[in-house]
Amino acid sequence: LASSMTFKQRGEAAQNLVARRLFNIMENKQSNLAVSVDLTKSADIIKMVDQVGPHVCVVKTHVDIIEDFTADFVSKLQKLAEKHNFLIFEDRKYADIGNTVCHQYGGGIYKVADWAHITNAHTVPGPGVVQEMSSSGNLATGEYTKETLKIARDHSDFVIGFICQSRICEDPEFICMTPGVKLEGGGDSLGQQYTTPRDAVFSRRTDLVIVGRGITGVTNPEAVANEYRLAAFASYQERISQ
Ligand code: S5P
Repeated sequence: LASSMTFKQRGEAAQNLVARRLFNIMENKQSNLAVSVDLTKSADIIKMVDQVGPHVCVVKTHVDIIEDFTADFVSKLQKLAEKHNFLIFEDRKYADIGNTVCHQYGGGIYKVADWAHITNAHTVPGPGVVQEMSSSGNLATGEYTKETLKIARDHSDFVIGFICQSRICEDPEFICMTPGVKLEGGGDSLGQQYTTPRDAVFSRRTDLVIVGRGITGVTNPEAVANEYRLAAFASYQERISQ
């Protein structure tokens, strides 16, 4: 069962090279923390990523919210990914027909396919990647989750995991990633609901926590990123030693 295996064992079980690499980083850096750097100026993002880089396995971006996006931003981000050994996840949530998604993923201004190790898609249009939402009243439940899992298994050469609020399968190679995480719980004024790292990784048995404002909104992001890393990794260790 995935939830009782080590990241190392799961990396060995995975066929997908990106999944193997991610499990490897998680094991070596003792980090199942992704930071979502949802800032709107390139320089602020680069500065934040350099600060939190030592503590994360993944840096998640939303490049379409950046006001001054350039190719130089991408090359700086890639250098930091090498320096700190993390993967870049562009949280684009593709949701259109294949032909349009091909253009959106490979072309346009952002050329996401050139630099993002990981991206994601809703499964509403059919086979693709997967999305289950943390916002209240979201519709990604029941049959949607089942169909999504089927799509992932049918395309496991391309799919490395899911965005989900609790573990949706025990397949060792799929990584369950949970957004909507804050040490103090709570929510925001637009429907976001927060769970704690321990609740996500120990109680709901997911693998990796995605933290945005809990880290990017504090005055000492590096120290706080380390706190989240320790909390999420300890919850993983507690889970596998059960
Ligand atoms: O269901 C979801 C899926 C995602 S990817 N709920 C989410 O909040 N996210 C993303 O995680 C969201 O787009 C944002 O980038 C991040 C959460 O940010 P925070 O500041 O609320 O921690």
